[in-house]
Amino acid sequence: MSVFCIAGFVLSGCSVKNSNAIKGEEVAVLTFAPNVPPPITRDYATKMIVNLEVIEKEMEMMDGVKYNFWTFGGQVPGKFIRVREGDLVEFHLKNDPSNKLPHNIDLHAVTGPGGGAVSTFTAPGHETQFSFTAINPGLFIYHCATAPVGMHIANGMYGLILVEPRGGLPKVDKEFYVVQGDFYTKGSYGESGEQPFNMEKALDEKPDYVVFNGKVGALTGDNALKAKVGETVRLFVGNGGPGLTSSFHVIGEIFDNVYPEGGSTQNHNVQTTLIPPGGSAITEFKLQVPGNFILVDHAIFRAFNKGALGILKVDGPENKTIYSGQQDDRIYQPEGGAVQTMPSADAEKAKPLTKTEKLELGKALFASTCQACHQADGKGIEKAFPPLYKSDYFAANPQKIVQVITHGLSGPITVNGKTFNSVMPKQTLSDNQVASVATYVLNNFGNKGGEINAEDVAKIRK
Ligand code: HEC
Ligand SMILES: [Cu+2]
Repeated sequence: MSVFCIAGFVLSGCSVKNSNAIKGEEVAVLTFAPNVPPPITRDYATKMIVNLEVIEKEMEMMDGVKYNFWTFGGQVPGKFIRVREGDLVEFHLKNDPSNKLPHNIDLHAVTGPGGGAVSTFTAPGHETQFSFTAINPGLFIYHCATAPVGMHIANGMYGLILVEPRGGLPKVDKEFYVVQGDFYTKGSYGESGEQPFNMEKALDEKPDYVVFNGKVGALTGDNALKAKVGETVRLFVGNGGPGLTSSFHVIGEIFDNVYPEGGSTQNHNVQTTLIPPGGSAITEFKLQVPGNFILVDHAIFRAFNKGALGILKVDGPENKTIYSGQQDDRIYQPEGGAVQTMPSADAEKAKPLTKTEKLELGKALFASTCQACHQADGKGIEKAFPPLYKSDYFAANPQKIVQVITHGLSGPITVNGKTFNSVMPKQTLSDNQVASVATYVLNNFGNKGGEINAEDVAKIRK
């Protein structure tokens, strides 16, 4: 056969055999989410040694909520593994001696019974080994497959292995690792303390938590993914499940390319991509404008009420042609037929509003802007939207309302003894409008009264 292997000819059998010749060996660099090991630049196959350790460990599912996770490497999702098509992977699974249970691993990148599960059944304090050739390129889930399988997966035993195609993936500026998972706990969403696994809810596929990277807020606040305008971003997205299919979407972005199901075909110009449990997708997009782009499962209660929400924070110059921001806000009166323009910011400065005017304008603004989330009675929605009703969050310092409206708010907060960990987008309102709605809130919903002026707003806005 090798006689026919002339450069430039692709003869089946011969070309595959040649490029599959294994040269040397390497120990795979593994990374915790949201980081991804560096792209593979090798143009030959090698022996890749992968060392992965199972660790059973109590961690937080949400601030104040403890859960006994079972992990590949010590976090959820497990460490990211990156190999090249044709590599011979020598896999070592270690089960920490302090663990209580046996575990194994089924890598969807493996061609062979159980994806490696049978060969890697490992008792605490043991290490098992097997090898496989990464024949098919793609982005694959791996997971534990020890009985009860559902429970091992539900406790966080999954991660991603990328088998890079021979030629590599196209170069991008940033790569991130995100895996969705659903969790079933004794208490409902946000109930603090130690929360054991709940089998009944798991059987019903009714999770209390649906999260990215193992924790509510794993990708928000200081942990947000960060990139710059002009950069191209690639998300390696997996779904560990065990129960729910993800409708993965990034609010305010369109995926230029998607490799659906983590395979080799490409789809373009996609809004939302479906990722089944035990599946994946690669999405790529260029960043044209700055802002916070929100990663969600678009089955949207999961995002705003169960945790499936992350942030990609993009810094850089605005491009007003691509996205202008709000250009105007006119009063719209269909009955009267007259469309009046609102006073411009400068004109407003010249004409401060009286408290009565603020209360009136504030009432209308509250109904049009805040009510959808904080509710007409200001009492909010438990675990999702905090109350403005007798809120102790701003009681001592009313300026905090202004801060929240002009800058938005994310991350954990406590209001009247209840915790919230969500995102309030900053509101596009003029200084007078903010002063009005803040004054309205201060003088309603059982709050203590007070008044905010447009100058205060201007200062806080800066
Ligand atoms: C899209 C939903 C949404 C809208 C619209 C919204 N908020 Fe919020 N707001 C939230 C969320 C969620 C939080 C909690 C954020 C966190 O957990 O960090 C919050 C927090 C707050 C807080 C601090 C916590 C408290 O309860 O005292 C204030 C004050 C507030 N919002 C006022 C307003 C006002 C006034 C408006 C209208 C101008 C408004 N919000 C519009 C969702 C919203
Ligand atoms: Cu396991």
